[in-house]
Amino acid sequence: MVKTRLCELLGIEYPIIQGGMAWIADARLAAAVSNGGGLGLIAAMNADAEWVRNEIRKARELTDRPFGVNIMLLSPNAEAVAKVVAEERVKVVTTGAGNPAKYIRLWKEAGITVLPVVASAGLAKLVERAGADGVIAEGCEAGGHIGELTTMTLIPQVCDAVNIPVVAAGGIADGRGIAAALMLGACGVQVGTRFLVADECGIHENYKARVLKAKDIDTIVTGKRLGHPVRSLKSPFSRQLFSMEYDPNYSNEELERIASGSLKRAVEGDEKQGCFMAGQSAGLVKKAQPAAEIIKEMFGEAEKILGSAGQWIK
Ligand code: TUI
Repeated sequence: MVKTRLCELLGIEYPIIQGGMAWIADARLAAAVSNGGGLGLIAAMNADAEWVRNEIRKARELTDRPFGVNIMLLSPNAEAVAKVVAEERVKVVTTGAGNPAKYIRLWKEAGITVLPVVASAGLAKLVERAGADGVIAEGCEAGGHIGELTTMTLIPQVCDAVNIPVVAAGGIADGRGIAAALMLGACGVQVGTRFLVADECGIHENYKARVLKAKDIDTIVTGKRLGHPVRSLKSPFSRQLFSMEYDPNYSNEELERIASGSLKRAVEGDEKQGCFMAGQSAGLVKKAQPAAEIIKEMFGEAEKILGSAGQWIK
């Protein structure tokens, strides 16, 4: 068995967290991952606070195990959702796309374990000082909103910068990724892209089919000009968005308008106007499976690799 301090910190069997994917990670997926021995997350994305409360209560019906909520800090509802998770005393809160320092005290007072997603050692240090229990260091191989550094370079630098546990994210979709993350100093992994094709993931079949057929070079980063780079699968829509960013005839407002709502459209299966967010690991995702099977398979592979690593020491 692969056991790390993350298992104790979160009360889970396998040191894996499911990514808090906006419009995708709901109570059903979160409960399936938690029932499979990992930590499931509900993504609060741009939803209002009462939707999040309802989803938390649904997840409690579906699992007795710990689960968490991811708060996307760019959301206009972030503050209201921050209060609801404290009221509901969820086990874990993760945050993305910003600095959550101002909420950490409220969450700690509610007994919540706080794991901000960071894309730099600087933010990792800042949230450690503000009282975070650990950080999820996410490299730019990840899908959705991303930072600049790769997982390979980010994880050891964040590990050197802080004393709290570090979870690796970005580019991890099999046991090799888990083994590598542990070697870099992480005590667990966060996985998004592979769970897109979990049986319990409710996205449209068109989205799942695109992930399953993606190759290594099939993602693209748009939104750089707008200051929020987003990785998604290449499609006529994402390529058009990409080229418009290099065209000065389009204003930032126009770009924002075209991009806005495009992830939700992808989740609903819109092949023309959808932005199918996924990480570079999409090329490693080969089959649809129950979430619990994904977790078991990944850790079975990791255990084998880690167990035989001594062969390289002569
Ligand atoms: O947040 C994510 N991934 C996301 S959020 C999202 S919804 C969205 N859609 C369109 C545009 C923007 C967002 C889809 N995918 N991952 C965690 C993550 N956080 N990646 C990078 C960061 C990050 C970046 C900068 C965290 C903190 C940060 O610091 C900025 C600051 O304020 O210090």
